[in-house]
Amino acid sequence: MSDKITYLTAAIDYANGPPHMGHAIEKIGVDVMARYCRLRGEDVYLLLGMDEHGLKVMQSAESVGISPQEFVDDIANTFQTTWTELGISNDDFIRTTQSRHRIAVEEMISRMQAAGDIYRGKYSGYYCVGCEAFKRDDELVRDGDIVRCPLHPSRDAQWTEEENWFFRLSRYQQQLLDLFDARPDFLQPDSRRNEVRNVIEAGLEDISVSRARLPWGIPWPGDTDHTVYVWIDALTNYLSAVGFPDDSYLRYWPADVHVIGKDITRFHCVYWPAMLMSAGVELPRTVWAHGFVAIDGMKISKSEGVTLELSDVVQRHGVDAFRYYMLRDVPWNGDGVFSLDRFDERYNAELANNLGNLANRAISMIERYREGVVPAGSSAEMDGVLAASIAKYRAAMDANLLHQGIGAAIELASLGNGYVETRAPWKAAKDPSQAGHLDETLNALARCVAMLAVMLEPFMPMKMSSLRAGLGVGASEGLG
Ligand code: ME8
Repeated sequence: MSDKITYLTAAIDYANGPPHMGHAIEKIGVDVMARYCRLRGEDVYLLLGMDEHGLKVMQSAESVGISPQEFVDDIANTFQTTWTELGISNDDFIRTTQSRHRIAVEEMISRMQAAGDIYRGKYSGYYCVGCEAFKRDDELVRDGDIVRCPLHPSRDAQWTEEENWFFRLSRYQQQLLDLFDARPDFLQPDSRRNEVRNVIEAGLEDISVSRARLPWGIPWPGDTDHTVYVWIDALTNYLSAVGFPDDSYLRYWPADVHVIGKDITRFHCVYWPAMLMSAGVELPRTVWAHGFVAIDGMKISKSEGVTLELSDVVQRHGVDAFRYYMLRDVPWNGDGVFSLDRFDERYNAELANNLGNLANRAISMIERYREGVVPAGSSAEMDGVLAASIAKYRAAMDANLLHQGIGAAIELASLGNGYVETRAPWKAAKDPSQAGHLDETLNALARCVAMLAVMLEPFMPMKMSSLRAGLGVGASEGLG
């Protein structure tokens, strides 16, 4: 067996404002994936981090009158605190202003230069600071003199003319098409793959990979009038965090999954693989592009007008309930809407009345009728129910359909409650001749609740660990 570590990453968030619900759902989702891999017995490494360079961050720092470094230090602290509060089990937190990162970026550029893929050219075109990307005419909307990118309607695109360093992206068009054909699971879900494949097929232009006169970035090696384009800088974080260019990175690399939002697939599935091909580094195994969460149909990033504070929503029913709700109502393979009413409904119906009720009944009856010790007993009926539920749960979780994984668990809780009703242990408890029947019921119930605690552990780690303690079951023994 290889000792390769299962390496999962999330997008590194722009340090231009505090974390919002979109950032949160992504980090909760990747954390659930990581915790599920751990349940399968894998050695997992989960990376999160912060994208701290670029014009967008520099402008945000300027707007509050502090240096970019002070600004990003403060934001990085806020993000890290938030992820700790949300129970995210990341192993590292990379910041693109760290020197370990700069070294890796310099090495990537030097390898791309050695491959003959970097040249000097002149760029003229519009730049969207929101996307941190140059835009083609067909990616912009015009209203008189105002030119904007539809993804960031509150910002004007900036006309830019400068001498830049370019990356020969066009050279990799065929290799990228071959990649998409040979590895259909490289980018998932399927709908995203087709979008990106179409972009590649339509033809790739070389891209500008340096910015002149932008001081807030990694200096271009050998040309200090330029800084490295923020996406070339940012994408490299996945390598720098695990020690690249030192060979030790190969214990982690290739990454098993890059989890990102659907708006940045082009960077991860066109630019990034092309950069890696050029630098002679193996490609990541898969990219998972989740959808967007909206609040009642509105965007939720600060620049587009926030309607709901993350901390207020988390406090409403606690961290575990928030983690649960985000992934229950927003499909991990598509878009979804966050609603406070739905949150309350799901909390009451599923967590309190269904799961909570089952767990309380099981624990209190074992306490009352068997002095807190789970009796021996077997139930072919419960064996069948559990086996079917686990199979359903595993199929969903293995396919990263986290919302369906939760669905399988909640369905099992309903079956458990139904089982209690039909078995009516309170009746058997009154009749000593029914002791065997009662043992069988309590044993089956305990196994059902213990299995639920395992299935839901990735989603609600804190609550499920107390549930296991309440049942007298030790640390999770995995999925069997
Ligand atoms: O894109 N719903 O940073 P970012 C779901 N720094 N996900 C959302 C979302 C929403 N409403 N809004 C944003 C960047 N996201 C770059 C990444 S990676 C080398 C560099 C997701 O702060 C978004 O899709 O704009 C992305 O995956 C992540 O949050 C960070 O977004």
